[in-house]
Amino acid sequence: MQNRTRIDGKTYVGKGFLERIKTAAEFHDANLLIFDNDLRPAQGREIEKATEIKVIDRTELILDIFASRAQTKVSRTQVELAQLEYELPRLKRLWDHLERLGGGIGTRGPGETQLESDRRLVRTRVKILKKVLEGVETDRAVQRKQRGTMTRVALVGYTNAGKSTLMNALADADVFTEDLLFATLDATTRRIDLPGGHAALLTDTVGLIKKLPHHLVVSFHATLEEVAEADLLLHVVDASRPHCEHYLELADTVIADIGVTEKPTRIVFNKVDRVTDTAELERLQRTYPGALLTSAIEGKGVEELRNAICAFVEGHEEVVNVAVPHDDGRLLARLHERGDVLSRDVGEDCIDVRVRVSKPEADRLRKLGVVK
Ligand SMILES: Nc1nc2c(ncn2[C@@H]2O[C@H](COP(=O)(O)OP(=O)(O)OP(=O)(O)O)[C@@H](O)[C@H]2O)c(=O)[nH]1
Ligand SMILES: [Mg+2]
Repeated sequence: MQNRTRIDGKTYVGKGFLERIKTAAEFHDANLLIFDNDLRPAQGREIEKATEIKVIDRTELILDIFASRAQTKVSRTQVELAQLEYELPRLKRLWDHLERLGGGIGTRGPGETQLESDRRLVRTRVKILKKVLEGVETDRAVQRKQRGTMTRVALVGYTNAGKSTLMNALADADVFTEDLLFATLDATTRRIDLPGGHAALLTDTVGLIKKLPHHLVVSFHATLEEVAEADLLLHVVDASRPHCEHYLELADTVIADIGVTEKPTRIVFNKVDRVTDTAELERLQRTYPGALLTSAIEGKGVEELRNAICAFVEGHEEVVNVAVPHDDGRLLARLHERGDVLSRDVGEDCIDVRVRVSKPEADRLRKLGVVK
């Protein structure tokens, strides 16, 4: 780490510090330098020149990890788009740089043509990938519509907190979990059954990280949209990490960054089996009175979590009596599709249907003037 009032335009860090990096790298026999911030392409090159070691920056590292994790066609497309979009301005900068260097006669050499065609290739590919992803988003929107008005719950939180493991515990699902950063790159949704005949849709989402590269936010729009559209967020925190509240705040910042604010949220401190200091657990419970303590691996607290989701769903739903005219098959179909029909009485004027629906759907039905 270096404290500087200004970033060095040429090498990011200062000259003396660069020397120290070089010495340390030699001492440790390092063959790769990773900068925890974004470097301009020219800066990366200058550092490589000075140290004679390959340099990558934070975004490149994250994109690289994402690329190695991407399993499905969708996530591979998302990662490739993010990588290309990260490269495009870098190609451009390289190009501007050469243009300034050359200027005038002799600059229209083969190198320039190469850059231009590179840029065009990247742009064309970006366009194709965006089209593919647009299709995915449309499909997802349709899927979401088909899910009706069931309450949606999303597991969110810093990467490696145990979101997927909790998903598996709650939904009896089989989502890939691993002691890795970004084990999950695709949002998975499962129906979970709750006490009292209730049910909800639970979504597992991609892990968050501080300083999330902007291109990832754009590319992972479909995944992040699940967070935006959820009725309830379960914010999972790895309680076994030192200063775990720090990760809570970091993830909150990222969630706010993607435009999600004031969403009903329950904090879930997970991996409590690894916390040996009971005083620490008591302190967390005191500081965050509504928080739940779980161990997804041992199944501890999972039933309490299920009950908490159930309590939310109950508060989120309403039972209404709807008068359906005999000839209104569409309304009847809608009630079956979006709600849980509890009883049906065929009367003389209409069919009396008692149905459990979400509060927003109840309001919509009231507007239609069919609620008794
Ligand atoms: N000891 C312990 N380990 C856990 C617990 N929950 C999850 N883990 C482990 O923590 C690691 C990460 O779990 P995941 O469920 O993949 O975490 P995630 O939040 O989905 O991670 P990303 O998808 O990368 O964001 C895995 O090795 C899990 O086995 C727990 O309650 N206790
Ligand atoms: Mg996961």
